[in-house]
Amino acid sequence: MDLSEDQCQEFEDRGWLVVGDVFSEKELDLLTNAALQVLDRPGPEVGREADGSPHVSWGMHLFNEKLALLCRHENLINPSRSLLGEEVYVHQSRINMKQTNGSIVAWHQDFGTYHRVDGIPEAKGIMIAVFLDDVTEVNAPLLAVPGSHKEGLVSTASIDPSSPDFDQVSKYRYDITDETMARLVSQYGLETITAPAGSVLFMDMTVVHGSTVNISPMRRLLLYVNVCPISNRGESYERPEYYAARDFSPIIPVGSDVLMSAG
Ligand SMILES: O=C(O)CCC(=O)C(=O)O
Repeated sequence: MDLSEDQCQEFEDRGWLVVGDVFSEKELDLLTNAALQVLDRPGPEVGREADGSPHVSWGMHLFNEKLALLCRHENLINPSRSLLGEEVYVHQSRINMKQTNGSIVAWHQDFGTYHRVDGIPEAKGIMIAVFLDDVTEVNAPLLAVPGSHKEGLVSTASIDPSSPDFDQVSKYRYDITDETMARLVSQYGLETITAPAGSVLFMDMTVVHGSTVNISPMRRLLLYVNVCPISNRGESYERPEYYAARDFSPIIPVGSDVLMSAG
């Protein structure tokens, strides 16, 4: 899959781009089954809601072969290489399941943690999201500040130890203050990112984003693959590998039929 000049320009101007119809229904079924299996793992790589149900799982590519293939899929990797102008490695992957009455995700930049905790030097990288469910205005879509990537790292952000999901989920997330959010939103606006299942979002990893509670009965399951240029690798190993890469070798993309053809 190649991006057009207009798509690249949209990514540069707004900070993200959504491409529809990337994965078929059969591929979505297969990825959904794989994601649900990984979310069922008992390990520390799974973050939970207050009632114990799984909400997020980091490092999905380390625990499931199909999800590992997804992280090398040419429809994710080739556009990322074009947008970044370099070969890429996967810094982090994760599954995020927003179920009814589950957690919020407070305002943050993925780069905020990758820089401060994992030692990634430059604000260069892409958060890719594969939509396994339809995401509409009603099932807690991602909310994002268009153009906020132009600010680079937002300095007024901190970890909130009183966050209800601190131990399992938010202990590494640098939440952006209400004052900074008010300034950013008055300057740039705020948008929802909605798209049908099978779509893929490419977002600059400095875009400020978050999501509210999902009070709808509709599940919202997304797979995230965060890639960085190979020249921009993490220099601190404070967190386990399921949060932050140890393998910085360039991803060699696999063909678009790989999910259906692999055993
Ligand atoms: O899927 C979401 O609502 C946000 C997930 C996210 O931003 C994160 O896990 O860092």
